Amino acid sequence: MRKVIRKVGALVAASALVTLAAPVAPANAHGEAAQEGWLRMGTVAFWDVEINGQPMGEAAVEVPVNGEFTVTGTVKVLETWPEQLEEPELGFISIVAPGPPVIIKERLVNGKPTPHSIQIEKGAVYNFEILLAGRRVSTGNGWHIHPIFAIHKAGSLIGPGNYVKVTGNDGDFKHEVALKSGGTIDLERFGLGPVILFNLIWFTIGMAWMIYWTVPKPTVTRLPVSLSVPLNSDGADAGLITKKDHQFCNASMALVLVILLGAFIWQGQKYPDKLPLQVLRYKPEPVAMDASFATLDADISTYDAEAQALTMTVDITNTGTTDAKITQYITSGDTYLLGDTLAVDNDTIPAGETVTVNLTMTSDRWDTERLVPTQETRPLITGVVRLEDGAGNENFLTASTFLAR
Ligand SMILES: [Cu+2]
Repeated sequence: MRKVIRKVGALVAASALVTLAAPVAPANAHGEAAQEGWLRMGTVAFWDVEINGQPMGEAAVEVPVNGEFTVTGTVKVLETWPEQLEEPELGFISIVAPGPPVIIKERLVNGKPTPHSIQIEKGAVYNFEILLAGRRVSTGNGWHIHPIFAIHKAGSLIGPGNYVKVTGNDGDFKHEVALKSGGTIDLERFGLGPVILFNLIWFTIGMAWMIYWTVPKPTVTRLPVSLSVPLNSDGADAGLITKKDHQFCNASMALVLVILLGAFIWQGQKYPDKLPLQVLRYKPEPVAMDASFATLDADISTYDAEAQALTMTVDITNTGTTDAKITQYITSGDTYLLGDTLAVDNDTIPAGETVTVNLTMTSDRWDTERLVPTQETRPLITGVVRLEDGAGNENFLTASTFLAR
């Protein structure tokens, strides 16, 4: 019996080792579907997101290594920000990609260079323009990249994605910056030698320390002995820590201190010009939005699971002087276009009137992105209804309803 158990155990261990050693297939999503639907819908909404001027989610964009491309669009922190989350105060607009296959070269928020986080608030709208460049050559469909709005204490909220194919050779990638002190450096390789060297030094010392205390000594193999040694004793009686070990400890400490001191002096001479860590945070100027010409009162939503169609009922009041037309329904990173995936029973709201509208959005993404909160604690559906008046002005009205069972 023991023999069998031993054999089975060895087999399981061997297969686990093979599985762990085998190369892993690249992940094909970013885990966004794991976030609750109400959280993705009720926090922020992305619209007009484009890559190189084409709407997100269409054809893959192809760039060579070092080739530049842009991601532009608008994101709004919705008024329906859930009270379960902390107030949105600090945000960071960036790009999410599988690893670092692209780099951000420049980022504008509301027209201003924005390398760091911004101070944000509910109801505010941010226009972003991100200049990127290809860094790592892709395989298959390419790298799937999205704009992302990381909000302090709430998490990262993802916008619509698009494939980017990067072609050429990884080795050709350069990330050159001009120095104020003259000359240019390639950030991709700058200082890499010392980084590798110091990692190797500390890794070697760490490994030597670990092996010294575990392999020749009974610290692990005779754990009951080690554990029975009182806390403030070095266990010399049990033959655990000897005088020689104390000498080893002192020598190790001296070695580390000498390396630290030597490296400190070396870096001071090699890199005399230094900058402190800098933080550049600011509150973006509000985006000029078109004057309000409509208000919205949301009623209820229902979901037809078979048709994968979500219907939201809202009352829209046109307070303007020209007829208003519904053009889009936007939720988290998804946009439903009228006549495409959005159907309405009344697409025009005459000036001065209130019209009850049923908006029906049909997409398999309700299911695949787990947006319909039938299984969740907050059965809320939130989105933005996009309207255009006769003069071409646009209003974006946030609509939040319960989901009827
Ligand atoms: Cu993606």
